[in-house]
Amino acid sequence: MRVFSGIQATGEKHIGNYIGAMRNYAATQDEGDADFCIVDLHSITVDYDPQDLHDRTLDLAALLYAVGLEPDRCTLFLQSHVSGHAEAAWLLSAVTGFGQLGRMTQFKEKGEGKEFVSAGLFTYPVLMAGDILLYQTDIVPVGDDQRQHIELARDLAERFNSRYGELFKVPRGVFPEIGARIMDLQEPTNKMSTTGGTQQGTVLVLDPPDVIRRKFKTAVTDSGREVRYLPDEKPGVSNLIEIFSVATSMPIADVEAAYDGRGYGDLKGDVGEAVVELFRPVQEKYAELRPDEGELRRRLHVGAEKARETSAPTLEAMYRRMGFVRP
Ligand code: AQP
Repeated sequence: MRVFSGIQATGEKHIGNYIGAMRNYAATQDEGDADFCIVDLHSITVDYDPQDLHDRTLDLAALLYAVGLEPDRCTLFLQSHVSGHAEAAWLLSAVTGFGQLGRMTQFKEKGEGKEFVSAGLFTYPVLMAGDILLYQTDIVPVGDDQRQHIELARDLAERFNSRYGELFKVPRGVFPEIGARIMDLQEPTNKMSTTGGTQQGTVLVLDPPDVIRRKFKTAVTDSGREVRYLPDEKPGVSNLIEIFSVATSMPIADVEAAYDGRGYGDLKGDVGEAVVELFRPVQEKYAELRPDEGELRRRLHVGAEKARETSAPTLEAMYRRMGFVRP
């Protein structure tokens, strides 16, 4: 089985990215051949700072190794190091409907109210489809916000296969049972997000322990006192229950039982503490890995070589099926 997932290089990674995606990369790397990609080409589709992109890319590589990706158990690489990704996106644009892209909610949300909306933001899902399809991927571990993009990738695979002959595997998204959509702690009806969230409501994987505790202490909860998992009626407390359940491996029903009659205050304090403990080993490992840029670059270089080798036959087959004269 082949596993593939991509993660953006911009912004600091938050607990939503960790629970919805990163920890599942680590968990799936032994389920088959796993390729994980820092999708730096995606990062230029919104306003960004070049120096920031450069530094964040290396930060993210160190963080991914720190959460448990191991160079001999999976392939981690930078999208821009494997030129086939940009090529595949162009080729796949031939089977992508303009209207289809216009229906992408992420495009609408990220473009809304902006003075400048890049063409890249519109075509981004095609690049993402190419990322996945080039690796003949079976499963894609992602958070809930990526459902529509995965659907598009499946659709493009099927359209290409029927127009040019069977080539791509049709991938399946795999979403965590708990924590597929972690919400902003200050605005619990909105997804925790790098670009759209509140600062106080976004818990970063690398936040110092006291900052993590404070963010949970000041989390917005709902009216009433009962600690019950009811996402529609009690989005704030349900979000805290999900985070606590993931951080402690306690089933949701047991969390509810443990806090029966105790009110929200205790829960907020305990979630903060559980998250501090969850991130402690990650932060320690990150502090060890990040300063050695030479080693990070070496690992990414090896990863890119492996990724090129894996993806090249599919890219070549795409060109040939589509009628290009090859050198
Ligand atoms: N709130 C979330 N809950 C669960 N999973 C989430 N993911 C993102 N937010 C949540 C998952 O994280 C992975 C990486 O996402 P990305 O590459 O889009 O990185 P990002 O830009 O840092 O993610 P954000 O925070 O979602 O940024 P915005 O909102 O600015 O686009 C994906 O698997 C995603 O599902």
